[in-house]
Amino acid sequence: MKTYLDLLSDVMESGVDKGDRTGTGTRSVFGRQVRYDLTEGFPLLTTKKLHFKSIAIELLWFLRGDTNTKFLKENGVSIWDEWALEDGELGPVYGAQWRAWQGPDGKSYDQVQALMDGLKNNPNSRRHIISGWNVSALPDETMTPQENAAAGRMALPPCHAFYQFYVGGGRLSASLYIRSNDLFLGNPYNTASLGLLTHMLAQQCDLDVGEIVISIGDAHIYSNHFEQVKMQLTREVRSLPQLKIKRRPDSIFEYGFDDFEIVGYDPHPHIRAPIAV
Ligand code: DHF
Ligand code: TMP
Repeated sequence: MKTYLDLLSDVMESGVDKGDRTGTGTRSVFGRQVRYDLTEGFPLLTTKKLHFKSIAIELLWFLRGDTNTKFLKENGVSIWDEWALEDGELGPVYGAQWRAWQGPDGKSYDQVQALMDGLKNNPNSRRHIISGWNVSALPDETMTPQENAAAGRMALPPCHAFYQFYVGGGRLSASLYIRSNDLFLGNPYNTASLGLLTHMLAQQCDLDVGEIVISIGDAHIYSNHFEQVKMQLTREVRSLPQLKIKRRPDSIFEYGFDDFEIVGYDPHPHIRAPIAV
């Protein structure tokens, strides 16, 4: 996956240093796009070992419409703990917006079900979209994530905010806008998660997979990740693994972690880095 390493060196070399909400400091560029052809392999980073289980469980958690870390914890995943209230609540984050967007008409909108219906019944549509950016539920940036969640607002506003899907030539492709992207920790998760979602949707629609395209607004490297990034830039990319989906569940909502298998993943060792809260 040369594109990811290219993006890291681009930011290290041409980015500007600036402060950020977490007080950590970042180097960033604005507006970049990376793409992966899913027919060439599953986009799981090879220059650092990733925990695929965390990525898959988080995606299944979104699809459940869940916004409480309890399900993640039960499955051994702790990636959302720092932003949650003591009872695990994160406010109306991704899952709530994907599965139950509250309309001004008092109705609840299931964007994932609507997406499935659209892909199956009207594949040529240019409106295959899932948006997490619900302005009425955004947090107040002067308050902490926990204070926002306690007030019924999102703990963090969506980073992976706008998904669009495209059917052409018997293939399903996906495009994702990420408004703010932690390139060392968040981006590899976002890329694999979009790849996995695209494979699942394609299977449900009897389509082959195409490409994923990721457009990033503020693309940053935290200052306490610079050493880790430099080490990663010395590593050679390896061939991509394959994703196997072992059965075809009856709906997009019925997948479980055991349905997935990553075959042929041979990454360089994991590199530890502190996450900015
Ligand atoms: N905040 C920041 N500053 N960066 C993020 O990437 C981020 N991502 C969030 C929530 N808030 C965030 C949700 N996604 C990790 C990866 C993704 C993620 C949250 C955390 C993470 O800590 N990854 C480590 C360990 C993973 C594990 O426990 O399995 C890694 O080395 O990849
Ligand atoms: P922000 O809300 O101030 O932009 O902070 C969010 C941080 O989390 C920022 O560093 C981006 C990062 N992030 C990702 O990169 N990907 C994700 O999926 C999530 C949830 C967060």
